[in-house]
Order: sequence, then C-alpha cells, then structure tokens
Amino acid sequence: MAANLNPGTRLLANGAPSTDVLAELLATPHPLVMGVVNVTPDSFSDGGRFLDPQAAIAQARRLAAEGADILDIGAESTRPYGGALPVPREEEHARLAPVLPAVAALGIPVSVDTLKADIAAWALDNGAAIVNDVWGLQGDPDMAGVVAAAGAPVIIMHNRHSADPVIDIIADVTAFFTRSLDIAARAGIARKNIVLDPGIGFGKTQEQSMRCIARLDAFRAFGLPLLVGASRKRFISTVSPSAPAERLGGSLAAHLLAVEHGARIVRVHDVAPTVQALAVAAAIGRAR
Ligand code: HH2
Repeated sequence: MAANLNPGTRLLANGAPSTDVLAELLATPHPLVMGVVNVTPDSFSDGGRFLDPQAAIAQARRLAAEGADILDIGAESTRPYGGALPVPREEEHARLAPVLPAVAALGIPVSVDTLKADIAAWALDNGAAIVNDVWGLQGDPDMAGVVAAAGAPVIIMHNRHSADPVIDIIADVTAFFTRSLDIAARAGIARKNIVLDPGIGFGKTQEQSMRCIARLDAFRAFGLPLLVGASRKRFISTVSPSAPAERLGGSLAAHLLAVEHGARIVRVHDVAPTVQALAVAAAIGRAR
C-alpha cells in the first residue's frame, strides 16, 4: 500500500515497490549521470548558490530535466581540498529538511552525501534512496549499520586525511576498498548494493587524482560498479589554469575517459553538457 511505504521506496512501472534501486539504474546500458545539488554556503565550486531551499529545488528540477539519472544532495561541504567547516547535525538537517522530500518527489533516485549516520538514516526515511559516504563506511562507525538496516545502496568513496605523494595511490585505494567491503560484509550490506569511487581530489595529489582515472580499470577487479566525480576539480587547473566554474571542458574530458576506463556513473555539476558528451562518444563508438 503506497501510503505505508517508506518515502524512500520507489515504485516500479507496475506499481510494485522496488527495493532494488541500484539494479534498476544499472539495467540501462548507458553510463549514468549523477547531478550534484549542494545545499551549502561553502562548496568548492558553487557554495552559496543553492543554500536557499527554493534555489536548491529549482536546481534539482533543472538537472532532472537535463537528463540526470540520480540526484546527489549534500548539505555539508566535504571540500576535497581542505578547509571545510564541520556542520553540526542540526544545521545539516535544517538545510536538508525543506529540500530532500521535494527533490525525491521528482521521481529520480536521490542519494544523500553525508558523513553522519543519523543524517543518512533520516534521509533514507525522507526520500533518499542511496547513501553517498565520502569516508567509505570508515568514518562514522554507525554508517554501515544504517545502510544495512535500510537495505539501501551505498557509494563507498576512498579518502585520506592528507595526500602523500610517495605512496602508490592505486594500491592505497585498493586496500581502502578492501577494508570498506569487509565492514560492509560484516554489517550485512549486500554486494549488489555497493558502488566504489576512488574519490578524485580527496587526500590525493593532482597527479594521483589523474592516475586514479587513467588506471580506473585496476578497480574493476572488485566486480562492482565504479563512480567517478571529477567535476570542476582542481587537477584540471594544474593542466589548464582555471577557476572552478571554468573547468567544464576538463570535466568532460575526465568523465569521458573515466567511462572509457570502466566508470558506470559520473558525478557532475553540469548535467546537460555531460549527457551530450557521453551520447556523442557512444554514437562514435557505435560507428566503428
Ligand atoms: N566529490 C565531492 C563531494 N562528494 N562524493 C563522491 N561519491 N565522489 C566525489 O568525487 C565527491 C563526492 C566534492 O564536490 P562538491 O560536492 O561539489 O563539493 P563540496 O564537497 O565542497 O560540496
């Protein structure tokens, strides 16, 4: 009965509840585009633009119309390059509460980008279908339990407190994923509900970020879908000096190569150009 459904439960075309959001998404052959909605004052590329709830909802609607397959809502900047101001849970909840249910009502699966297990739990009860954890279940000790209890998909992202230029980043990410998958298994999270993400820009030198894209195929050995979020990130500026809002060309290049190297999902601020770029790349691929 629809009235009794958890608001995060989506309905299939035949009206039956779907508990397999990720499998449904991945059933489409094309790469999935996750559109970013930052309800924050301080995100590195669009901080303050969508802090107002109506602006955030309008942005979500725009990204959905542009072809986003998933909408990723965050109310605490994770600032890949440091300097993020920790957001108290009351504040994070106050930012999400007027936005999340309205965005979930758009009918596209919504992920919640949060570090806090109790915010994730609240979000899963209020329209979010997926948890995006930029500490890969290794930050908040309650996160894995929340995800398991909800039977929700989770994005496990690699992270480090600081970059170390001498380490082998592919080995480091691989070891991190192995730890996260062990935590997930012990909590009872089904493997079919896991996405892996090397965390472009997080605790990495710019070269290491690029290496994670160039060597993305190394992570295919886990047999899990891969997500890459290179949108507007700083490594682009090391190649082509630019402010975050001027990095669309570099973002498109990075995401096209990520898909070529095995990414199934790309996390982007600029949905329409990404959808177009991926469609053209796929059409050229078919013309071989
Ligand atoms: N990048 C950011 C935030 N969340 N989540 C995943 N899974 N992968 C990413 O690469 C990723 C992420 C940083 O981008 P943005 O949300 O625009 O910035 P901020 O964290 O400053 O809000």
